[in-house]
Amino acid sequence: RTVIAGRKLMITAALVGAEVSRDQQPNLPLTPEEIAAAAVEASEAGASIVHLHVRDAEGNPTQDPGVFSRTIKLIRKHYQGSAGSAAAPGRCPIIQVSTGGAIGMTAEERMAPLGLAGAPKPEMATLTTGSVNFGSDVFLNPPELIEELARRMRRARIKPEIEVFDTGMIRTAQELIDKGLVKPPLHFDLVMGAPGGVPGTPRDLLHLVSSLPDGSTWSVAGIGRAELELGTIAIIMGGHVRVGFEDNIFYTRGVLAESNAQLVARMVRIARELGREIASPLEARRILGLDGKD
Ligand code: KMH
Ligand code: ZN
Repeated sequence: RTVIAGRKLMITAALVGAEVSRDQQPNLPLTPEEIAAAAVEASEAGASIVHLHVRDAEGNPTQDPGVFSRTIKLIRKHYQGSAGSAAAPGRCPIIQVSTGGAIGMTAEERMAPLGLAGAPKPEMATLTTGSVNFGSDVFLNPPELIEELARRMRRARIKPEIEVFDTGMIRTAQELIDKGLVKPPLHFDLVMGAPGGVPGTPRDLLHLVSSLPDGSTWSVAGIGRAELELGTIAIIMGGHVRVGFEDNIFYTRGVLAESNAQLVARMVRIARELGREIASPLEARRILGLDGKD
């Protein structure tokens, strides 16, 4: 057996993020309707998880629970089926809300998408287990905030995805397990190649993966050009992959991607060539223990 035999690949689409603008990527989805359409399109291309940020009416990052609710409802509505057609809510991609938001947001803003009124709760949310420089800014994650976010996710039965920007964040995740604040097996997203974070090299990827708690699942989110290279290595290693405009706006050097779905579709083709099948949303729920049978 090779490492990837029989292991289905989960692809996460990070559709919009907080840092990219329409000036940089004209096809960036911004409104709830555009983000929901991008989620459906990415899912049809092979994404089983969508990582959600939302924007306000001016296109600026917001954690407004109303905007999150509206976006999530629009995505779910697509899979509920209309009169006469079979409803297939299990085909809806796993919805993962961002608690990272944008640099400089308050703790309350960061927590807002965990307690959405009137919308079915998200199944997953991000949890960054340490602070990191982002270029000349600081993405601040002090211990009290990390633990409060973990507590709220545990209470709301929302599975965290541990966002790792550097090695020490894996150790902090292990400490959260030891304190009973998060329940293993954990799912990690290794964000690599961000300015100020761990470099996007194969060597660093091997080191991070070998440092994960036993039994963890993981994906890699390579920033910029690292997206394609590290994603391909992750497929071969038996890990999972994140792509999308939040991490990378280009298809190839100097050529903008047409859509999030285009970036997903490329990973699907690479995976198939390498002998790895794509996980459906239902299969991804099983891999992540979200199917209620843990
Ligand atoms: N936009 C970054 C400050 C997350 O989604 O949780 C944080 C981020 C991570 O994107
Ligand atoms: Zn994000």
